[in-house]
Amino acid sequence: MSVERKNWTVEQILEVYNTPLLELVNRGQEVHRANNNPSEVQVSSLISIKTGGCAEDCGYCPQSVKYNTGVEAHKLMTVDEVLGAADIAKSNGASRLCMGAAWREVRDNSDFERVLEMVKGVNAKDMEVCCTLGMLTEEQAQKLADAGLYAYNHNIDTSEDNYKKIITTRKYDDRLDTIKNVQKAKISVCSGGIIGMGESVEDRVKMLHTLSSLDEIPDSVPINALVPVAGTPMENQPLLPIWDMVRMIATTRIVMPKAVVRLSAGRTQMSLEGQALCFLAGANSIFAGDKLLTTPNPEFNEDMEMFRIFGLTPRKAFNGKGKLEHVSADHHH
Ligand code: SAM
Ligand code: DTB
Ligand code: SF4
Repeated sequence: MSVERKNWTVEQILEVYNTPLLELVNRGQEVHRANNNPSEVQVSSLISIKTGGCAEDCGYCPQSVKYNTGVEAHKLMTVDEVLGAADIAKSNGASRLCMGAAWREVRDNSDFERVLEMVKGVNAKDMEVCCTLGMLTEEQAQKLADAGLYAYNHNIDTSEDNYKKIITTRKYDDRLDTIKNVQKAKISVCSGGIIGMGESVEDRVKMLHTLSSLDEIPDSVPINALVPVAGTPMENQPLLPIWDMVRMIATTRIVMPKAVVRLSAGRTQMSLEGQALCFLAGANSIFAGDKLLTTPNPEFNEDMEMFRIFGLTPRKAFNGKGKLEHVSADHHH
């Protein structure tokens, strides 16, 4: 699945980002309406299949072993536990289940075999299965595709320049290589980042430029507001102004018109009015369920009430097209 491209320059994206706020929201909404159904929101549910004890030093992350955040390290969940959680997510209306692991990279061991079983099991429930497991080789990506993986989340998080200040244990190019491996296996790419980490507007814009310049534009772009966690180097970051989130969402929508733009982490700190502006600006996905990976998220019922007030409806799995079409289009040619 590739999406339309216009070869945006950093300067052009910066100009969009700095448009007067209400003009920007209006333009985001226009681009959104021209390319997507504006009343549909894709609802994803997150499950942390392997929590804590991660070897990486990502400065925002509560799951790194380098910081004392109170997150305990757990073993990989069992297949049965994950399939039970998938049933609950599905009955709550989630069309996509994203399984996250606090791994630096996937290793070819029994844990990976177990994840492949989870992917098969969730796929059999007619949900879009997504994983975020850290770095992948081409072969590992292919194994996930063969098991029925629909999407892979791998965020570039910020600009290349800023990346070094936030993570020292891997390089920006490592991220881009994994994204390439995922694309080669014809898995849908989900890649975005975090704002509110102390980065400049240029860093935000450069991140969007990198995403929009990939060989294939990601199908899905999560925009996370930093959840500052005590014990991490970012514990004292000030709360992200909602206006920055609105600007970032609108700019992402305008630069990548057909991508699913996900209003991701940080919603517990946002008012309903603030979130309404994000949907107007072009957001069309959320994570639902009372927990992200380790931090809180709005209660499922609160989000359904929000949808009712706004007149939004959850989008069906595979965009209502049925799984077979996707599988034949993306995995067997
Ligand atoms: N370990 C894998 C990886 O790094 O790709 C997968 C899990 S990792 C937790 C997935 C993403 O969560 C990160 O790339 C980052 O964008 C996001 N994230 C982690 N901690 C966050 C926080 N405190 N606030 C907002 N987003 C966060
Ligand atoms: C993404 O962009 N955001 C999600 C998901 N992809 C894996 C993760 C947010 C994590 C927030 C911090 C936590 O709960 O640990
Ligand atoms: Fe590990 Fe992912 Fe957290 Fe980085 S973001 S510390 S790789 S779990």
